[in-house]
This record gives sequence, C-alpha cells and structure tokens, in this order.
Amino acid sequence: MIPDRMLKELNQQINEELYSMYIYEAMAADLEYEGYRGMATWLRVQAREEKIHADIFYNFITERQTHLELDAIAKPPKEWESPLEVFRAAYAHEQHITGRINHMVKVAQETGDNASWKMLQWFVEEQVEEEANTSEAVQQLEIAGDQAQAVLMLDREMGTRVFAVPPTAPYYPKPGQPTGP
Ligand code: OFO
Repeated sequence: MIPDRMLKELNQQINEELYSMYIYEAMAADLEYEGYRGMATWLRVQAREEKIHADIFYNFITERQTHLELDAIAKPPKEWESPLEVFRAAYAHEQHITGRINHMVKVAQETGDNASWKMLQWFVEEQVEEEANTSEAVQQLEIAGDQAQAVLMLDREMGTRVFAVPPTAPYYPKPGQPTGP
C-alpha cells in the first residue's frame, strides 16, 4: 500500500500531467490558428508525452493495489500574445512541474516510500530534458525576434519533431496495455 500522504501527491500528479497535456493542446491550437503549424506539431507531440507521464502515475498507483481518484482538469487559456509568449509559458509550466516532482521526492523520503522514490527518479531526469527543450525554444524565438523569416524557419524545424514512447519509461506500458496514447 502507498502511504496516504504520498498517495494524495501521486493522485494530484496525474491531474498535473493531464493539465500539461491539455495546456499544450491549447497552445498548439492557438499557434495552428495563427499559422505556425510546425510549432503546433511540436506542442502536440509534447501533449502526447504528457499523457504518458500521466499513465505512468496511473499505472504505478493501480499496480500497488490502491484505489486512485481522478479529479477535474482545469480549463487552460485559449490564446497567447505570440509564439514567444507560448514558449515562455511552457517553460514556466515545466519549472512548476519540476517543483512538484522535487516536492514528491521529499514526501517519498519522509514517508519511507522507497518504491515511489525510485519511480520518481525517472521524472527527476525527465524534467531536466523538459526544461531544456522549452527554454531552448524560448531562446531561439528571442534570437529570431521580429524577423519573420527566422521565425518561419524555426517553425519549419520544430515541425519535424516526431512522437516516440520513451523506452525507459517506468510502469509503461502495463502488460497488455497499448503502447501509445
Ligand atoms: Fe510531464 O513533464 Fe512536462 O509537464
């Protein structure tokens, strides 16, 4: 069984990851509407990764014979001022998620829940990549500035991102579960 305090955090993290998926879908829709199809593709790939993150927490909880509880997902914003503002918001969001993961590592230590602690180590590393990817996009958009051609080149490059299930993802998939969201 998972200690109550830890379970509450893990349950909440399913919601956080599903909100991540949802806000990236909203950002993609806004960029698609504005004509930045490549960046929209990049964000939709990211949204699919977030569903996998949610699945990992979901599978981990059910694997430990615990009853999980799903909460309502908050409504994300509809529009942002520019592609740069989209990726600034994405980077800030990833920093928030890193804070959540660090907090959960602490709770795992305090409750002596070694299984949660071990599973969370994957997310500790994953968040380094999540922050790097979004902050790199911010940096490149800042460099491109008002030069439409540079922004469009970046858009094209970001559109080449393809979805792949992270091979090292823990508790994913569960036996018999499909491998993609
Ligand atoms: Fe799930 O890492 Fe991004 O939010």
